Amino acid sequence: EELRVAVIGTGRMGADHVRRIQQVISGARVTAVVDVDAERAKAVAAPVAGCAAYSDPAAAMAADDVDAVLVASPGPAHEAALLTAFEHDLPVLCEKPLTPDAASALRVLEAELGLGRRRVQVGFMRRYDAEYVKLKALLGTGQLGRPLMLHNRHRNVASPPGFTSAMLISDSVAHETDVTRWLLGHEITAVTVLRPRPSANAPDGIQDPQFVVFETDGGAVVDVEIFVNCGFGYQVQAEIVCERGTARIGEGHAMVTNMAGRWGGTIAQDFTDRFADAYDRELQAWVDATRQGEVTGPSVWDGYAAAAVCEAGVRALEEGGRVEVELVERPALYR
Ligand code: NAD
Ligand code: ISE
Repeated sequence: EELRVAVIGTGRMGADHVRRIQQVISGARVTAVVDVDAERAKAVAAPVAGCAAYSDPAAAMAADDVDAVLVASPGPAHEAALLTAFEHDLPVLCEKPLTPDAASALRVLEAELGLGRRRVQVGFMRRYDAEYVKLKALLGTGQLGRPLMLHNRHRNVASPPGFTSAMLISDSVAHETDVTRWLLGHEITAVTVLRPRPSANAPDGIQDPQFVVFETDGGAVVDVEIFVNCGFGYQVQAEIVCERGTARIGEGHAMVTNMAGRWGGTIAQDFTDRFADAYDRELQAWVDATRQGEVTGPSVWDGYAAAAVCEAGVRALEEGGRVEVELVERPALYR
């Protein structure tokens, strides 16, 4: 039986996920799309056979022909969508961030604990990117020895309208919080944010770039350059430094050309390009697990930990200095 999916939020990510479910992956189809902008929902539903358009998420989740939910509305709307999905006992793929802050993430965690089983895969798609998967596998072999440092670069061409200084952390560095925890298997215990001179290309008043430092409970130090108006391309790079060696990913050297006395290649321009394969694998993994009655991938605990780290990061940005991350004890469900 094909999984019948409701996609909530039909903006950039939601519409792309509808395309992905209909045209790229197998085992699922979209039977409902929801957007508070009813016209947008209708436009996305129109070309999809048997897909209804809704403007109220709860109405879509109550429909008979919906087995699972993909939440792709903005972060502040995720908590309500998740709690409603739990009421209907629907499995969920929730785009990052799980929720925008630790308190709301904790409410979701407690609600899922109340169900007694995992229902949510969080959309940290980098865990499905071929290069990150390779890096994780290499670390797992132990050949490099223990990880000591992780350097990350995260660059976007330009920030979308309404993007704030805090969102460089809560929206963008959110990915590095997850990558750090997943690659190292450590929790992040403290965050410090340095503020380089803002680029003249950043919108007025936006602190861009930022240099973020994490400390971990395994004794590693992690840095993240986040630069969301770099102008030249979309780059996500990581270099791990271990006791016996280092490994680097995200250089984008899939093809190098030599021509007219120069060598080079192209740089992806946005995440839909750089992480296209990762999103495909992420969704296929969700559909496959869901059809088996299982939930795999990044959990609500991972979403909560990311939210807590980002909250500490935003405080470090705003107040200066080093801010410690406070986490509740990890429940057995997520061990
Ligand atoms: P967007 O603004 O393009 O689209 C959001 C859509 O949701 C809009 O159409 C809006 O009208 C609709 N909406 C707003 N409130 C709603 C509600 N309560 N119920 C239903 N629909 C509602 O945003 P986007 O860039 O598509 O981002 C959506 C989500 O995807 C966010 O959580 C974002 O962080 C995440 N995202 C993830 C990645 C990634 O790399 N994994 C990349 C971009 C965005
Ligand atoms: C966006 O929301 C994403 O999730 C992208 O992966 C990230 O690169 C970008 O900075 C965020 O705004």
